[in-house]
Amino acid sequence: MLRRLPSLLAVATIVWAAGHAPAFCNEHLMAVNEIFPGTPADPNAQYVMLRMTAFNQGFVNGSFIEVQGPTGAILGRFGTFTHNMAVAGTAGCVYPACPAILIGTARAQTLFGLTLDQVVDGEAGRVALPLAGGRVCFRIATGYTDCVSYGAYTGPSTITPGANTCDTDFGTPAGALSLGFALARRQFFCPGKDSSVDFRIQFPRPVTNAGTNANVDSDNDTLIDVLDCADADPGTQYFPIETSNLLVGGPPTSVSWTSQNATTGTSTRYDVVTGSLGDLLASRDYSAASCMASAVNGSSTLDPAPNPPAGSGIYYLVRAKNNCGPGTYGDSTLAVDPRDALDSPGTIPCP
Ligand SMILES: [Ca+2]
Ligand SMILES: [Ca+2]
Repeated sequence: MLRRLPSLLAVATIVWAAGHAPAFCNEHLMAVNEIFPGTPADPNAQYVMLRMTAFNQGFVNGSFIEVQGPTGAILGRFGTFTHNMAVAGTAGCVYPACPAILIGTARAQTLFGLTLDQVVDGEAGRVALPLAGGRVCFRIATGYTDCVSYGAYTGPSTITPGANTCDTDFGTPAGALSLGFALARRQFFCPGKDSSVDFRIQFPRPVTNAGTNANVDSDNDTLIDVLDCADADPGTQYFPIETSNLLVGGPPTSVSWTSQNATTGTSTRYDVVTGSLGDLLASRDYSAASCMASAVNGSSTLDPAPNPPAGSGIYYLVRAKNNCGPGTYGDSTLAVDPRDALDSPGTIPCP
């Protein structure tokens, strides 16, 4: 009997190892849950959130997030897992009730005040999430488990090899990524996937493998408190960002820009300053600028002034402001930016 004891112990050890090692490929029932490209103020605060679609899928050590560019070419890895996850979920769980896995940058960790399950800074071959278009996939040793394509992605809609029995055709790309917003899964259906249907653009809601998060939204404007610049004002979300796509049209002369209300809230208003190109050329600053329109509620306004004489011209600059404060008329690479005077409370043309 004494001689049998060591072999019984050996058998017990083998059984334990089989149950706890990734020999059963317990990471293949996984979905991409959210991808987040950072905020306007912090574009390096990026994360990818995965979510198990079944119990016990935490053996992700060595698996990685692949990033493909607009044509489907592999750009690199967003990040690679260097360890397994501690939380496996509840037996019989189904998406979205199974545990999440949060992988991202140290900046994202700081921004959300969360301990990410995997911080990717410094990993070899790492690339950021491309904003305009691409495809992001969770890859394991045996192939691809799940992907999402978005924006101006024109590469193949399929992947090979698939690492599970789910649909390997991801259909039409979802909308483009936008700073401040996440591309978030709204449904998971293993036999039929379509990025444009399965995902939507919304404010981020990251959750770690342990279920911890900072997703309190005190004013229910869908932007969580850690990102919201006014936690008791549902009409105000992110702090104003630089306006974009400034255009002049007419007659009558109109100035228009892209609304940022979806990012900064319905309290956002826009100031328009103007001046002559002759003044700008002579002074090389904006000291002669005047306020053309203050606190415009919309994305365009008319210039009531007559056209400038032939051979001369006028310029326009626009900035956004909301209940958190004013944004900026913009910045150049000059060490002392001439537009700083426009943004300075002492010399600001528009009240
Ligand atoms: Ca909020
Ligand atoms: Ca708010």
